[in-house]
Amino acid sequence: MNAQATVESSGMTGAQHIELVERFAAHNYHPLPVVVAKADGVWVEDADGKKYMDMLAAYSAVNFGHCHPALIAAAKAQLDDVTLTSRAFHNDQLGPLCKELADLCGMEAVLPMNTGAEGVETAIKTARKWGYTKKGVAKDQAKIICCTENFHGRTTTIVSFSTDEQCRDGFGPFTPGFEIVEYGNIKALEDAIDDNTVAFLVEPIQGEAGIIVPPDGYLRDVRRVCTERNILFIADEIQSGLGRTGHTFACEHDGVKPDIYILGKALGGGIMPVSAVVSSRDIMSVFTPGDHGSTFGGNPLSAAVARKVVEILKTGKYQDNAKSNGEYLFGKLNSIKSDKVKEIRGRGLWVGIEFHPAAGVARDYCSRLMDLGMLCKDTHAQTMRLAPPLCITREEIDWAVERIAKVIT
Ligand code: IF1
Repeated sequence: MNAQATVESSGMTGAQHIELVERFAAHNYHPLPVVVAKADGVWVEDADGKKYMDMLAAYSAVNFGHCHPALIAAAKAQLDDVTLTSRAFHNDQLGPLCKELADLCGMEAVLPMNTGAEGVETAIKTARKWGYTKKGVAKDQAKIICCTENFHGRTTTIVSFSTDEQCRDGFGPFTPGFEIVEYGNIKALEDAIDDNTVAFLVEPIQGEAGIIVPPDGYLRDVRRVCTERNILFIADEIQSGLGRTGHTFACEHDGVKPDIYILGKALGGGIMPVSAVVSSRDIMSVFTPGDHGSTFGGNPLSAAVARKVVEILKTGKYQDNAKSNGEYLFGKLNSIKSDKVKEIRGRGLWVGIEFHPAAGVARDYCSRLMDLGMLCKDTHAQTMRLAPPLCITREEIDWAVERIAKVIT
């Protein structure tokens, strides 16, 4: 390695860091101009020493707060034992994780992966193979129904069923076997199902679309229809799950359990990429050795962290905080009188603030909030999303709302 190439990052200013990214990184993002160097709980500190409140939590991957002591300790302890074996051998963290995670989900079997997209791809393969081996769908004819405005990741198969032109533009040809129905419209789902349909893949609340909450009872209807028509109800809880909405799973709001949970983001505690498909033994039995895999899926370091996440979730503490402090946050936000705001929506500690087009784009509000020390993110031009770590306190909510009020009134 050329000695010159290893820059001494600790002495660089934020602007110098941004310059490096501009010069050496692909420009596949347009980040806010803040360079995070330290993080703890809901607070981060940039390379120049300025503090910000993180109201995005890495799109709900940091549900338990940055550098949660117990999660960091679990990772540190495992680092001294073994970090990676591949699945060619067993390791002493995966069995306990699968049992503990299956129990949390009220399910029987787990297939561990790494990123959310890998989890979604695994669920797609599970549903297709279930269709061929258990439902009797003709070879290569399996169809999976998805929703308008869906977001399930960035692989070429996943963007094959995206309805967002930018997610697809330039990445064809696309994977066949997917149909789109209107989100929240149960009749559209019923009408789309035919003998080749094997599954319905849905976000219980749509994240990227702008924190779109479906009509009450929609997920109950989805459960009923999938059972009646013998298709798998696959809930993508990668962003909505693990406490964000005030429940362990967003599906609980309608009191339903899917056939397959896809989990990710916060499952890795904001430390490791950990995702998983969780289902019944009957459905998971479609996989036989050699069908599917991943170098890092189920590695002992990730499994050790994810086990601690499951242990934390079993206390219910973060779910309760998301529910009670989410209600508090919504109450405070709804009391702000602003003619710029078209709608405030969401559930638990997950909020979308949609602005009228005449009020300008959400990114401008995010930039002004950054200047006031609060970080959040826009989605699609008009919506600003708030998803703080679930450990946020009422005082911290007051601090955030004071700044939000300042920029939206
Ligand atoms: C980006 C969005 C959020 C997800 C759901 C699967 C995945 C995601 C419901 C894939 C990932 C991330 C990806 C990141 C930004 C962020 C995002 F804006 F893209 F859509 F959160 F809303 N299912 N969402 O939300 O998981 O492979 O990323 O681990 O791609 O820009 P992943």
